[in-house]
Amino acid sequence: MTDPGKRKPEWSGDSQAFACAVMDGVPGGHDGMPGAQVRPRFPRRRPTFTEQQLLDGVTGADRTVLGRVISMIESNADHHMELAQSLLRQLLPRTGRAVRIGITGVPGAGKSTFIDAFGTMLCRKGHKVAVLAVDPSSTMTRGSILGDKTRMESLSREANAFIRPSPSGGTLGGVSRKTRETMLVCEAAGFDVILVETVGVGQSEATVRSMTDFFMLLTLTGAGDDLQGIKRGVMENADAIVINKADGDNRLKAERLANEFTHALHYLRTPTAGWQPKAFLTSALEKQGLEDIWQVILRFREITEENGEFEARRSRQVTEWMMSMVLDQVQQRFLGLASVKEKLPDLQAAVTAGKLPATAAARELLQSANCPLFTPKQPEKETCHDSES
Ligand SMILES: Nc1nc2c(ncn2[C@@H]2O[C@H](COP(=O)(O)OP(=O)(O)OP(=O)(O)O)[C@@H](O)[C@H]2O)c(=O)[nH]1
Ligand SMILES: [Mg+2]
Repeated sequence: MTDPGKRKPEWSGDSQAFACAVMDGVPGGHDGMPGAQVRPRFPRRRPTFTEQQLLDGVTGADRTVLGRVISMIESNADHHMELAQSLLRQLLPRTGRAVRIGITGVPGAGKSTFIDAFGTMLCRKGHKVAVLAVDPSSTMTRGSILGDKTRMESLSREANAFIRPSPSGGTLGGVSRKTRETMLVCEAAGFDVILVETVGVGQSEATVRSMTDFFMLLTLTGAGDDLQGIKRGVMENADAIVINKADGDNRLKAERLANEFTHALHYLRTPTAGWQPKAFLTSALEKQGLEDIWQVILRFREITEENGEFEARRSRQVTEWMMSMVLDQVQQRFLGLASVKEKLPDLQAAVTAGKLPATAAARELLQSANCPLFTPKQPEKETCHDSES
């Protein structure tokens, strides 16, 4: 490397065919060069808040603080969890005033488009709308929901709307806890309508049903998603069935399907005492039928508040949630025990091979935990407690 104008990398040897020349760097311009100066870095500092500031921020609907508190709820770090729980405890008296609406439906039914149009309509009526999601499949990618945020274009421009993607919590239980707690924080921040979207698959539907007051199934004509295509369990959980995309050539077919649904719903168990679910038509794209759905929800709230089902459902939901967290923990700890991990594969093999009855295997597994919690209780000996005379 002699001629500074034609310098070649050393590995190019004597060949003249090398097309590139290595330029001189700017002295001190970057590290690794002689005379380089390490430029001071100015890390972007996130302001730190005291617990009181966080509380005031949430109750004052400060979006930065709201986002920060939700991130704490979503964090798996112990110190975040503790602070989040302390905040939730203090915010609890301000929660519960919103109407919680769950929305499910097969991919492509138009959930995001519906939420965008419906939420925008509600914001313009003066409501504060929070949109949350339960999508355990977004654990890795934060998948479709990020796309949703950009798809909910009109709603994301509303000052009274707050859209939060599904937390990436690992298990459905984790995602569900985070969404429930986020819902409470949003309520404390004054959001009075909470829309929770779920992907229309598996257990996430039941999870969203168990955290909302009103649960609706969005469906459409054709694509095999007619009466026969819908699982009975999903229909039995719905307070309303909304046939979306009832526009253009599809309108007539949608009307026919709505009649079929309303008829069929009469023969099914209703999910909410005192409420008869029906089918409705909307076009989220053309913003048709949205006001009717809102009126149905208001009527639902009125009826269920009057007959006590609104409060009763919420009490059931919160106690079931508590118990499910306890059971989750017990299950995790049990399955995490070294002795259980060791025994489980052999026992599973023996059961599937038909060599051991499942009950005996279960008992053996429980006993292997060597913990009084999991071993069958010995019958108590009857004792007589004489009162002191
Ligand atoms: N014609 C018509 N098209 C609609 C309507 N609502 C939604 N669409 C279209 O249907 C497609 C899917 O809508 P999305 O809102 O993304 O559906 P989604 O249920 O959220 O879908 P996933 O998030 O993938 O589960 C989009 O191309 C929408 O433009 C409607 O009322 N009428
Ligand atoms: Mg969507």
